[in-house]
Amino acid sequence: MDFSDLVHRRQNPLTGRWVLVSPHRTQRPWLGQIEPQAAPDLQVHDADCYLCPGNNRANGATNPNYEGPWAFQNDFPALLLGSNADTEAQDLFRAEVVSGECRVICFSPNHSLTLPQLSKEQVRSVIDCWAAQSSELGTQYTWVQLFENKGAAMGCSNPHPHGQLWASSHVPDEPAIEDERQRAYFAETGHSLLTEVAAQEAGGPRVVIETPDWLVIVPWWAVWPFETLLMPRFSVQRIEHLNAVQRDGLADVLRELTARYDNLFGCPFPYSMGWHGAPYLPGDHSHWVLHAHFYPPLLRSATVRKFMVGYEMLAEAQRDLTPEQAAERLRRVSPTHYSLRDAQ
Ligand code: H2U
Ligand code: ZN
Repeated sequence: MDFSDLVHRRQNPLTGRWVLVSPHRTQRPWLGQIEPQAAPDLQVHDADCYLCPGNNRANGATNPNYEGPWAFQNDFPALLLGSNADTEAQDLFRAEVVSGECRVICFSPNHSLTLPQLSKEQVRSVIDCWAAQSSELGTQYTWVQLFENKGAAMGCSNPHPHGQLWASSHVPDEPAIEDERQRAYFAETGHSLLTEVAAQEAGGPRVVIETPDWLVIVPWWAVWPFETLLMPRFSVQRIEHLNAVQRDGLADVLRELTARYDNLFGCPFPYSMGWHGAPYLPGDHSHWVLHAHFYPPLLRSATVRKFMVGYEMLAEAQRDLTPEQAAERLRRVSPTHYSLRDAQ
């Protein structure tokens, strides 16, 4: 069935949620200009940045002169160490005490760069840092959420390349739903849900990047205009289980995907991205497939973003551009970041 000119809903098998797709609203011609903007004039070291090497942070601590990725305890953590999990069950007003910790991960000492501008080796070292942090905190917590907020549109005020990690004694809502749905699919079919998705999507219209080991798609159920899902094409449950070859391949894919994003509107493309791997709970996790979600808010240009308001807050998510159209646009732009093209 061709859904490209039918109003329809699509379901996300990872969460069970639906998205309303209204393709007829995009049939007007494309008017947006795709002009690279001048790169923001950032210095390699900014004396006022709380993440640059050697600088002081808000609480007075001094950053070391780090040379590669560097993780430190967030000075304003949302989760606190040491509280004992305790559930207060009172019918409608349930609560539970949680404990955890939050860290900030600087990707590079260079204040002026973003992921697609780092070398392959530097992105590989970010992957190694993510893996080491997950594996360390996974011995103490049931969930370790690695993520990056990029750009002011996503609430990130500091351009210094960095991400965060929140580890908690509880499995939060999104991964808990994904765990439940993947477990149910595995029990029913004997296959892991995302392995099946990857197998069926390879070579198809929603593919953005395809390598022997990795697949990036605009998922069938994407809610954000240029949302993507990054998945392995082999069986792996957690980021720390990736071997050296798989990590090198992932570094290439991360650089290419973030370069394609920036090339789309000729601007540093804002997004929230993060990793989902098997929770650190006892038992079998064969139903899990490690993956990353990229949720970028931009819709039509560097300045026109999608808002999740009105119908979406009150009814369900909605999009105009189909995931197939979004994937085509991401495939059409150069895989090399606009700031690196002249240098070649
Ligand atoms: P963003 O990824 O949203 O930019 O957040 C940066 C984090 O850095 C934020 O969680 C922390 C904030 O609490 N931070 C410090 O830990 N120390 C500082 O001196 C300033 C900001
Ligand atoms: Zn900085």
